[in-house]
Amino acid sequence: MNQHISPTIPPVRTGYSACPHDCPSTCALEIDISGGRIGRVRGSSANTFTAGVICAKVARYAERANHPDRLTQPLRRVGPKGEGAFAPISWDEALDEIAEAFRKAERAHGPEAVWPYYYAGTMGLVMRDGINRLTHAKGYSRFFSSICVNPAWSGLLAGTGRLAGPDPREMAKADLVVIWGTNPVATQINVMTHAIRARKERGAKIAVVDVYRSPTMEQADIPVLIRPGTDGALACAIMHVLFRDGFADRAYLAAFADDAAGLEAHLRTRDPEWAAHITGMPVTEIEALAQAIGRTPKTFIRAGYGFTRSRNGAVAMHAVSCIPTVTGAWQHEGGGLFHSNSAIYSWNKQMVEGRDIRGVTSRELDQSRIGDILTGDPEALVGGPPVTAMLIQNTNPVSVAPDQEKVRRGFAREDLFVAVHEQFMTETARMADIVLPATMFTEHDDLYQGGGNQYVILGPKLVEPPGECRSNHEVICALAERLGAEHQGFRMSPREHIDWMLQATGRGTVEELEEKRFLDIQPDFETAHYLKGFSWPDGKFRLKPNWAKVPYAAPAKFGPYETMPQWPDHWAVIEEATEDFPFRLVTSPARSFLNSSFTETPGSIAREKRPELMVHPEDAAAHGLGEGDLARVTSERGAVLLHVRLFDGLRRGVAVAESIWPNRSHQGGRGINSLTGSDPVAPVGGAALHDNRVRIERA
Ligand SMILES: Nc1nc2c(c(=O)[nH]1)N[C@H]1C(S)=C(S)[C@@H](COP(=O)(O)OP(=O)(O)OC[C@H]3O[C@@H](n4cnc5c(=O)[nH]c(N)nc54)[C@H](O)[C@@H]3O)O[C@H]1N2
Ligand SMILES: Nc1nc2c(c(=O)[nH]1)N[C@H]1C(S)=C(S)[C@@H](COP(=O)(O)OP(=O)(O)OC[C@H]3O[C@@H](n4cnc5c(=O)[nH]c(N)nc54)[C@H](O)[C@@H]3O)O[C@H]1N2
Ligand code: SF4
Ligand SMILES: [Mo]
Repeated sequence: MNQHISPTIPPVRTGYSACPHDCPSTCALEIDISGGRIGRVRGSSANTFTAGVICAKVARYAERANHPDRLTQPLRRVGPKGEGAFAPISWDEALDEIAEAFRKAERAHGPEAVWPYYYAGTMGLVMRDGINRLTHAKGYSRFFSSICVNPAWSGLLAGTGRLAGPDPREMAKADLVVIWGTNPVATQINVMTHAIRARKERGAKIAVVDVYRSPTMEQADIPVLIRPGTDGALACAIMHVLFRDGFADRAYLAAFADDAAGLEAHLRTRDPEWAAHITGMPVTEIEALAQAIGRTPKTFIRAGYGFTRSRNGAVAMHAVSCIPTVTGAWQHEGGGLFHSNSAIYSWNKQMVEGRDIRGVTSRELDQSRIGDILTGDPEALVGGPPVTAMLIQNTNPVSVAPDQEKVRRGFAREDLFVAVHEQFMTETARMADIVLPATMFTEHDDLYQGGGNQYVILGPKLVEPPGECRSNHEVICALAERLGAEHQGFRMSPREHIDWMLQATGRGTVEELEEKRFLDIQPDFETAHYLKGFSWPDGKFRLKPNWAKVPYAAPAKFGPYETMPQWPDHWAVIEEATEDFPFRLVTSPARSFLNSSFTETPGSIAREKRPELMVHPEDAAAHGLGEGDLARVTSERGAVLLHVRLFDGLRRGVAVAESIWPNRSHQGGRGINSLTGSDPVAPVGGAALHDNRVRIERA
């Protein structure tokens, strides 16, 4: 018999992994592999959070992994900065040049002139965090991460004291799910799986609080359309009604909160009329939402990041987290509030990050202020030397960082050496002196944790990388060798790191994890629901937080933290519209991109079409704008060209530009972050990416 198998149809095997992208879902994946390449990607059904569902952009991952534009060899700049002319060089030459540039920077200004810069393009604990080991070993400027989570996390910590909450799968057991300031249909699809299960199985209602009729709000029973940056006001009015109408659980409050009487008194003036003026919502809608929450013990609030990307974001998150404390919903299965589970993992990162050799004296520079830092702002430089050399991994600041005009000026500096380790020629890579080709998650070993769930997942190497791609870990170790940086972690393989971290944290070995694929480390019910008390010495939720003492590791307090309100409130520090800048602009995530990732895949570009600005038809008419017109959108910081899309799912005076398109996809080459600001959000920093006053005119 002819056993010949056609070479065009190689056999397919299944590899198990985790989605490495910066998304709270951290899906468990099953990946078709054939002929040394990945094919279809599916969500694992065995993983009870992923529950067999993943987003479309990752299901099509083969488009990204096998993309013809992937970087496959080291490159050296041959033309003027930013022009994009590069020539191939060997790995040894590239690494030698980087090491020499770092030594030169150190000779001129000391080690703090070197700033290793990274973010969460991969969430793998080895590949993402290993760069810190090099930073610590050499005493380079440390990296203060701030662009994403700080307002949200500090806001939650202010009340609960702990960054965790009820099992996110319990949403399926709620009678009312409030999806607050997140757009899971686009940004974390699995939240919808569990919310919709509650609707199907229990007849639960779904409320969605957003500033535009997002794809998630399209699916809501109770759409809650609010003006940007006013969630604190809505939360206060809801709590006013809860106290007023007898929905406050006074016994629970007495046992589990610091000062319910003080809050009740404070809220007396924060009634629905007051909030209606601020939020733009009708009083009846505020009353109805409050009544629904008050009458439904099993109300599960799923609070996202979106509503915290404003200058008052931490205050807003805290205010929302007070709601289940007033009703006592935390006590019930299917009740309470969930935002992030980051506290449950408690990894021992000594080996991967070299925490044992961390020099406490080297300065920490703020990620979000990269524009200020590279243009020499003395305050952003913390009084230290200029930054003259950088290594960048897993992030694309020329596109994603706020105050883009400054970021561009910084990267254009002739005295700044930049090495970018990337999968694609991003807009940041184009500004580099040396570009290094990086592996993708299926091409290296790593370990992942779910921010929006409770799984630890192994992501083993499944296929060989294309061309000469190397992993982050290989690059860090090779540079350490050339720079004489010493640490045991530089001599271990990624797999050894995974094993070390698992064992040092008491989670078994890498072999055991390989067998199980993932670990469900959900804390017990009483802990998750704070039934043994909130994470403060007296066990009481802080309705009246001490903002100066939020338990969040930061080098300093940031923003106008001294003037933060004592109680939940509308903190009026947002960029309110003015006569010159009459619109409030929000830069919500586009469904088919993930930050600036997937802007290279044809499937995603086809779905997103072109950079657009959603404007209310009446606002558009008032400004002489029609469907498809090219508009110039201007803030105090810069200007961008966008095509107008008329959209009535907005409050008047609000505009939304789904993001993040490459800068070059806009006429004029200026991206959305030309409009956003880098002034830090109180109390622990962060970027107010959705808090922009702008002017909109026909271009
Ligand atoms: N498709 C896709 N998925 C993503 C991402 C992406 O860019 N695209 N990004 C990933 C990353 S890095 C993160 S951190 C997560 C973030 O995911 P989310 O938690 O969903 O946060 P955001 O993406 O900032 O915004 C979510 C929603 O908040 C709304 N919003 C903005 N301002 C306000 C406000 O003041 N009040 C209220 N109530 N709503 C507001 C926006 O319109 C948006 O619909 O998503 C991840 N997943
Ligand atoms: N206007 C506006 N700006 C925003 C936001 C917004 O909502 N509006 N969202 C903000 C948020 S929440 C975030 S988190 C930031 C995120 O912004 P970034 O951290 O820049 O995230 P990505 O755009 O996903 O870029 C990650 C890059 O890492 C690369 N990469 C992936 N894996 C690896 C790897 O293993 N090794 C190496 N060397 N490279 C890898 C990818 O190719 C990609 O270019 O953007 C922020 N900027
Ligand atoms: S939903 Fe998020 S974690 Fe899941 S596959 Fe998509 S990007 Fe990855
Ligand atoms: Mo993020």
